[in-house]
Amino acid sequence: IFDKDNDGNIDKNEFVLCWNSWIKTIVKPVSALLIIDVQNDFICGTLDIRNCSAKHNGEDVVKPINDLLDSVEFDAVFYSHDWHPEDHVSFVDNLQLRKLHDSSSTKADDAKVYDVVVFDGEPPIVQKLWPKHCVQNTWGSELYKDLKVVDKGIKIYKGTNPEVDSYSAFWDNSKLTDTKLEAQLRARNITDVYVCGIAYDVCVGATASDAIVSGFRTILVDDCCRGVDLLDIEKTKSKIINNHGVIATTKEIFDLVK
Ligand code: VGL
Ligand code: ZN
Repeated sequence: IFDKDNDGNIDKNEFVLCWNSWIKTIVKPVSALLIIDVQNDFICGTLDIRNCSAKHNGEDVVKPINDLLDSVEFDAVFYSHDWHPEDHVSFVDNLQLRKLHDSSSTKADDAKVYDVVVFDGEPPIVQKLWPKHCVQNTWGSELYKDLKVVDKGIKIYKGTNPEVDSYSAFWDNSKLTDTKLEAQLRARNITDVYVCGIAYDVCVGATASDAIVSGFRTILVDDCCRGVDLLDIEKTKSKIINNHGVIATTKEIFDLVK
């Protein structure tokens, strides 16, 4: 596969390039753990996922994530925060602040929480309506008290633009602005990204999908995730597998590293 010169020797520059950008990556993975939105509001606050159809308890992610942090030496650990301003587009209470697009089948007068509406915009914005949650600098947006925060943990804030929601910790839902997470991973030469947290079928799934698109080997840690809707969780898993991500349990990961 290497070009050779007239004497049959491998082109050294090509070999060095291959070694640095490919072989080293396979031989020596550099791993990051992305802990998605393990915040009060999703566990015991205004968007407590126990009230959603899957009836999951968000607190159940805390122990397996802490165990993972204790047992695996990640090269970097990121804590994402859903971090909305008061007038955020996703809050059902803010519906009257914006105009719905004519194509929105749910109209402003009868829109309820968890409905999907279409807001005016260029292009129009499809948005699921959530209870007010994770408002910046409030108790609801703080990380859950029992979650272990490592010394060199890096915080990522998303959903800060009032007009655009942001499920993925990489990109907002309209792919207009990125959080700089990818740049921070690249700066640390990360090759493998482990993803866990809340909600499995919303922000965790969106983050894992974007990690795959960005070319990271992506491992979704199944027992460290809890979600909103069982069918959507299954769809999330299928999408990750179909796109060559991996779904693993903490036990499988512990068996690999020990
Ligand atoms: C999330 C709904 C709305 C999440 C964020 O973190 O999964 N879900 N905003
Ligand atoms: Zn949100």
